[in-house]
Amino acid sequence: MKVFLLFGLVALALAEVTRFEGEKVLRLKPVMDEHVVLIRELAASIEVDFWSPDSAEMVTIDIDVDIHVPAAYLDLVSTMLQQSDMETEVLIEDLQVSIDAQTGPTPRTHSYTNYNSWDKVQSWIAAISTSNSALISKQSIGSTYEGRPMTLLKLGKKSSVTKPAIFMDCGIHAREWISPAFCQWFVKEALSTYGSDSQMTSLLDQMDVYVLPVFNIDGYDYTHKSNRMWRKTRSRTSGTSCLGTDPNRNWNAGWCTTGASSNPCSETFCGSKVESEVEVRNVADFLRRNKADIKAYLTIHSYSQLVLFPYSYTYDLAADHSELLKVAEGASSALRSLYGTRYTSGPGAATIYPAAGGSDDYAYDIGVKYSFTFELRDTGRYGFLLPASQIKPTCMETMLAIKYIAAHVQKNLY
Ligand code: 0X9
Ligand code: ZN
Repeated sequence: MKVFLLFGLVALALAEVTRFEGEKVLRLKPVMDEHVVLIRELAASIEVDFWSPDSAEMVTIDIDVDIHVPAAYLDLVSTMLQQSDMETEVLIEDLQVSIDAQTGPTPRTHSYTNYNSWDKVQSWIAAISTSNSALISKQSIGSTYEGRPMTLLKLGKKSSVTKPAIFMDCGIHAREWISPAFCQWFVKEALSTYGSDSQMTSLLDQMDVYVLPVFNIDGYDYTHKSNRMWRKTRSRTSGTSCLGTDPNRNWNAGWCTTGASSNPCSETFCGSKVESEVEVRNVADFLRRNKADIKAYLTIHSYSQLVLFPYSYTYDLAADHSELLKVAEGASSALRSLYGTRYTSGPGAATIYPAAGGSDDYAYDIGVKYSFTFELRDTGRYGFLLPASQIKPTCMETMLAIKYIAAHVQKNLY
C-alpha cells in the first residue's frame, strides 16, 4: 500500500504542470533614470520573468520592458507602479487564458500550421528525411543533456564534391515556439519548391542547407509538458538546485562578460564554463569541423521582429559591418513586401542589448561571415504565445528574408 502511495506521489510530482492563472504580462515604458532604478529594484525584490529584454541588467531608458508578473506579486507591483509615474500597459490580462488559446485543440498528427510537440517533430524528422533521398539526408550530431538525439537535416542536391553550405538552427530558447515551426516550414518549402522555384533550385543545386529543427530539445519538451515559460536548457549545475543554462550565453564569444549572469537561477545564466551545455558543444563542434564550407549561420528566435548580426558582446563594429547591415536591411524589406510586417535591423549590442556568449558572435568569430539572428513575430501583443493562426503568415514572410540572404551568400561565396 505504502509503495503504491509512493509511486502515486512520484507520478504526481513528475506530471506537475505549472499554471499561470491570473498572471499578467505588463509593458513598462521607462523614460527616466528613476524608472530604470524602479524596474531593477522590482526585479531584485520579487520574482519577475523578463520577456523582453531578457533580464533586469539590460533595462535602459526609452526601451519598452515586457514582464510577466506572478499572481502573488500583482498587487505589490501595481502599487509600486502607480506610485511612480511610469507609463504602463497590460499586454496579457491572464497568461493561462492566452496559453490555452495558443495551444487550443491540437491535431493528433504533425502539422505545419500548429505547434508540434517534440515527439511529433521527431517522427517528422524521421519521415521527411526518407521522403526524398535525392535532396535530403539526416545525421546525428550528438545527444542532449537528457539523452534525446540531435538530428541535423541536410538539404541539397547530392554531389561528389563538398558544396558550400548554410547552417540554420531553431529553438535555442525553449519557449520561442514560432522558431521550430519556422525550421519545419523551411524544410517543407525547400523540398516542395525545388524544381519549380528557380531560386530554391539553384540554391540547392549549388549549396547545402543544414537545418537543426530544435536546438534545445529538452527545454522545448519541458515547455510542452510542464512549464510553457521555460527558456533555458534542463541541465544541472553543481552547488545549486536551479536548473538550466541559457544556451545563447554559453558560447566562446566574450563569454559571460556582459548581459549574462553567473547566477544559476537567472534566466540568462551563462553556465559553469564555456560550452558547459552539451547541446552547445555538439553544434559548436559541428561548426568547427565544417567551418571551411559553412558560409552562413542563421539562428531563429522570437520575439521583437529583428534581424541582428554581430556583435552583441561588444559595441565594436564587425569587420564586415556595412555589408551585413545592407544584407539585413535587404532581408527586412523582402520580408515586409509580403504583408507589410516591419523588422528592424542592426548589430545586436546597439540594436537590442549587449549580451555575450551568443551563437551568432561565435560563428562570426570562427570565420562564418554571414551570421544573423532573427527575432520573429510579434512585437509583444502575444509575445511567445503567438497564436497558431500566425504560423503560416510568419513563415511565409520569413522565407522571403531567408531566401534573400541565401541569394546574397550564393552570389558572394568566399
Ligand atoms: O538574448 C538573446 O539571446 C536573443 N534574444 S531573445 O529574446 N530571443 O532571448 C538575442 C540574441 C542576439 N545575439 C547575441 N546576444 N549574441
Ligand atoms: Zn531567443
